Amino acid sequence: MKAHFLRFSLFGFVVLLLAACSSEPEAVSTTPTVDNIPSFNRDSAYNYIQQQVDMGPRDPGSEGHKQVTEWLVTTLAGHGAEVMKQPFTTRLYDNSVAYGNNVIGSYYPDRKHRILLCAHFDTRRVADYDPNESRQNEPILGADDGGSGVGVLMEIARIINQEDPGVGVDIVFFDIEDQGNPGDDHDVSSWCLGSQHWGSSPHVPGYKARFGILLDMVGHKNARFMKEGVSMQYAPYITNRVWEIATQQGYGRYFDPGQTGPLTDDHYYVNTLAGIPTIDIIHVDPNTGKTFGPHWHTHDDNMDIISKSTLKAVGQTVLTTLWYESGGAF
Ligand code: AHN
Ligand code: ZN
Repeated sequence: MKAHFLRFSLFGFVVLLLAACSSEPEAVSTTPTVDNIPSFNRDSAYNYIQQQVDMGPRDPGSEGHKQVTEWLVTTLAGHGAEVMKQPFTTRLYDNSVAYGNNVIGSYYPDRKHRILLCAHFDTRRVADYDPNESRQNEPILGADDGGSGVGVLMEIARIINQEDPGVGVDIVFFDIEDQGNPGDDHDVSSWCLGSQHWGSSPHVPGYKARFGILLDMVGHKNARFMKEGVSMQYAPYITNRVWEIATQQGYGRYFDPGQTGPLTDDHYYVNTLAGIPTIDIIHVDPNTGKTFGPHWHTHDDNMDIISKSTLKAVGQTVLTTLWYESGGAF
């Protein structure tokens, strides 16, 4: 009886040993795997950008601006979000009055554990970097600058409506980001007027999130995202983790481990005014690491420069980050 038991347990030991060997690659992985991360649909994201560009330029006061504001509200609502429009009045660099609305879509508003995703939706009223001087006073279409961040986040909204990410999510579309002073690069507070408003009075008083991710110019075919200075100052852990996740997913071609200087973008005010650690995924020119590439604030910022592969890289990375966060693998 005793000998039989011994023989049996030895056999069991060998079986266990073999099983352990065959599953070894999984056992040594440093990132716990989270099952059922949904797939980001690049065609859908592209289509959301096309729909915005079809409305024409979307600078404050324009017909396109009115249209896109309503489109954000109805599309988010169609994707099951609780939608809020936050109206505000502000002054542009030339002291003219401008009217805007931040548009917020919330998922699982009762959950305490929340993630903030954001992008600006207005487009620039002037094309001050266009090589053709006679067209510099015309508003741009902003497929990348304005359209792309919204397109990626709208696709994420569509997915969250179908699959529970396990955390509360707020998608904030900022208005009047891109109307900064064309004549004075140092007039930094003339940018990001919608996020300045939201940062000092969020849509929910005392609003907090674990962290935030801002998407800005995430659609260019040669996009390169570097770890940006403000992100690294206020949210270094999140920045490094998102870049790590992107690389793991095979998107290292877009997510450059190099660092670039601080940029005044909406995340600056989310960090400093609302106190939410927030990173910026933003295209910087791989040649200079400083400017945003030759299409920036020109009439070349149209659908021709948008790449579905870039949209997929960014969208899948953000989705994976959300699902890792809720699964405790973040
Ligand atoms: C500045 O040029 C100071 N900030 C750029 C933020 C921006 C403009 N993002 C898109 N357009
Ligand atoms: Zn811009």
